[in-house]
Amino acid sequence: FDASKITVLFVLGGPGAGKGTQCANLVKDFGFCHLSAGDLLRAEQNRPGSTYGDMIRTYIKEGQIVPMEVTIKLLENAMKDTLAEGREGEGWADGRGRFLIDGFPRKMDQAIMFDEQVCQSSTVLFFTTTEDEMLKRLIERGKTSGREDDNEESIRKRFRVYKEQTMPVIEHYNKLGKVAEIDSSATIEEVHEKAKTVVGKIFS
Ligand code: UP5
Ligand code: MG
Repeated sequence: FDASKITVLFVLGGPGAGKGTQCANLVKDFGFCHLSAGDLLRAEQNRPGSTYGDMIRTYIKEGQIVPMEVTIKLLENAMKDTLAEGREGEGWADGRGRFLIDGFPRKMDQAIMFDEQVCQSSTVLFFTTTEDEMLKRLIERGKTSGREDDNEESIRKRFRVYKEQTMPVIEHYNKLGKVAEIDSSATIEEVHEKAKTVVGKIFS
């Protein structure tokens, strides 16, 4: 991708921190194309004829990170599709592509490969709250989400993988001065206001 034509923000934070919820709000404010790596993997898992379906299902249930080649390909394809369609306000604004990449990169190998081969992010939005709060939110969502990883056993595994594999990614970007940490313990609207201020500065 031509770095002068796109802006990419990574959105990270623990399972249930509110990444997807806040991305949906930021789409309305700034016309981003929102790409959730988890959503793309779940769609691929359910796509008839996919050779990766069973593999993805197993990784997600165990809270493990799907091999990066699969996820990066899905993200790249989705970005290309958005740029090809080129509708203002749906991933385009002021003649540039705008992407929120949610729940990625969550392991160092993915971060390095994406930065080298796809493009560099300008900022990492990092949503933080306590593990108790995240657990509470996910158990509640699990009553209706149908997600195979919204049960306590899978959630505990996701927390462990997050600490062991994703925290180093956040530390890496923090050293590069790219991380904007946003406390997501407050109400959805209060967190949204904070996120909007941070992102507003990028586009001002
Ligand atoms: N909620 C949100 N904000 C709230 C607030 N401020 N106050 C009260 N409630 C709030 O929110 C979760 C729930 O909390 C919702 O019910 C919401 O209403 C409520 P949500 O916005 O969905 O949180 P989010 O951070 O997006 O949580 P999610 O469960 O999506 O996070 P994960 O990071 O665990 O899930 P993801 O879909 O990104 O990944 C799932 C799996 O896919 C991974 O475990 C992994 O196995 C795989 N994966 C890869 O292998 N590679 C990748 O690159 C990405 C994913
Ligand atoms: Mg999500």
